[in-house]
Amino acid sequence: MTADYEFPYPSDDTAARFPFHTLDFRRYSPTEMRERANDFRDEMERRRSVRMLSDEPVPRELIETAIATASTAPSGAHQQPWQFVATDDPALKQQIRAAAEAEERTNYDGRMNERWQQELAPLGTDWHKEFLEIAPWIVVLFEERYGVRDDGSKRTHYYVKESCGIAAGMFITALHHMGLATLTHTPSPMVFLSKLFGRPEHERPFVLFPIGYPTDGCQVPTLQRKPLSDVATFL
Ligand code: IYR
Repeated sequence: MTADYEFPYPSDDTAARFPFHTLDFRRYSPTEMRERANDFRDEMERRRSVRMLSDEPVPRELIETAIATASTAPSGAHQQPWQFVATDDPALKQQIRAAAEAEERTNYDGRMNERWQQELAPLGTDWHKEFLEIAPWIVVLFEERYGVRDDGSKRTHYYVKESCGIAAGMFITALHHMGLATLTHTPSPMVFLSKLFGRPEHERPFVLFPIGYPTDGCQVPTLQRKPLSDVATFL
């Protein structure tokens, strides 16, 4: 798109600014807006965290597109402080499963306090994480705690958690929209992922996503989402 500068841009000091152009923004009629809003809410209402994933292959292109979509997320100072690391390598997935299960076993054996375990009990989860090996893809979103310039110096990153949280939300939305299922999995602690993936010091695992199709007859807990009145306050 060609630059199309309008008042008040550019200022006298343009040296450090991005060029600006006219926003490609689509307006819809009130009817269309309501329809789009309701359709999208209904679609997202069907999204569930899926632990029963099949081994049916998923084309790499879809994973790439989901990452590209997530990477449109807003970020502090537009630094995009994230790295999505994807694998479909069976040996690596097996290692991830083994390491995650070792940590989770310790969690369920007492590292999570009793109150926490009570809160989790209705979900029926335990330390077994076979989906990490079965799912065709595992993507780990690493947060970049700081940037590294070409000369090796550190560049401060801003709002890293917020930026990565938004990117993670957009990632699962993209996957759901294209007809794939995932789980926001945070085997804790997650440092083993840095080692297994050989990631540099400035990256820290943020969330792991096993990705695939749900198994035939996949079961999910029957849970209720809070009604609007419980999650929205209008003043
Ligand atoms: N990370 C563990 C435990 C767990 C914790 C929460 I909070 C959940 O919502 C679900 C699971 C596990 O993956 O089993």
